[in-house]
Amino acid sequence: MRGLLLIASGVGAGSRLAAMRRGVSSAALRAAVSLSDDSRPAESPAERPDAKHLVRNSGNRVHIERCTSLAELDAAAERYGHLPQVCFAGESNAGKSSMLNHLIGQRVSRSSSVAGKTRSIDFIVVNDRVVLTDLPGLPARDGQTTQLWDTLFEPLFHAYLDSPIDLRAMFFLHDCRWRVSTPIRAFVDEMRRVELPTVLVLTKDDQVEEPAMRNVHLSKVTKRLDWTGMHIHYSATNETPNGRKSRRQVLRYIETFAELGSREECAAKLEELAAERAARRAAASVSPASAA
Ligand SMILES: Nc1nc2c(ncn2[C@@H]2O[C@H](COP(=O)(O)OP(=O)(O)OP(=O)(O)O)[C@@H](O)[C@H]2O)c(=O)[nH]1
Ligand SMILES: [Mg+2]
Repeated sequence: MRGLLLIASGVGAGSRLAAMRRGVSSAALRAAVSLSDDSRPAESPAERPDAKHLVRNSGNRVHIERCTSLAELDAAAERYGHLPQVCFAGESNAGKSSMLNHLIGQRVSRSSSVAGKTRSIDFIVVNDRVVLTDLPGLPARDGQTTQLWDTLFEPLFHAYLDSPIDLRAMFFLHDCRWRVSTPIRAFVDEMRRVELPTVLVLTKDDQVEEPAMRNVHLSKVTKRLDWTGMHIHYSATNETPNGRKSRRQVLRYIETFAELGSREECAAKLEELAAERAARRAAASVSPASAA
């Protein structure tokens, strides 16, 4: 293990947050600032305790390349192919752009309650050290964005996968309350075939009605996806402890992916974590009677 230690899945209950629909609120941004251990406002960004992190709690320098064509994709890949890259995929409206805004603490990506908002592959270059990529949404369950995906997004996405970038891993987002549709299942199967290391993110955790339902939702999604890998419950808000915790978990994953040397090492790390988790669960399920 190289330094950065990870990451337990599972967070406690959250509350409903209508304000989140407006994106990152000023209160959320204030809370993001308060996540920092630093309370000395006079310091320059480089002197902050979190300055060593790829993505900081505040003051991130962000540059965005929005790619809507193969030519733009080629140009962005050439410019930023040397930086470690992590992408965010999932069904339209799953919360990809909101999660990126929350992670970075700035409104870098447009989020909307209308499916199909993100229509480009957005290279979000953070502090010139890591690229977080916002992908257009996979077909929505109601079929609204299927044509967009088939004609525009899918060719662009496959070109992205083939481009000469240092793509380490994917966060695959799924609204925790949604049924997994056939196209979503097919996409996850394809990512498995191409061996892209992936963490499942169950989004909108603040919308879970009661804590017991969290595992019910989780088990439905993982069963349908045949998922045995790592997962996280995510709320795109700093207004709850669960939201702040989920942000820290994802940032630790990103640090780890960047620190490891290659995609293969990221895959091995995720497998190792999943094996450790399975062993912990097996040990916990051995009753004192059967252990004796
Ligand atoms: N309650 C709640 N709402 C969220 C959360 N994350 C996202 N949303 C809402 O979900 C809707 C979709 O969010 P987006 O971030 O635009 O989703 P997306 O996956 O980028 O969608 P596309 O760009 O269409 O693929 C918006 O109304 C967001 O406010 C969350 O953690 N909690
Ligand atoms: Mg989006």
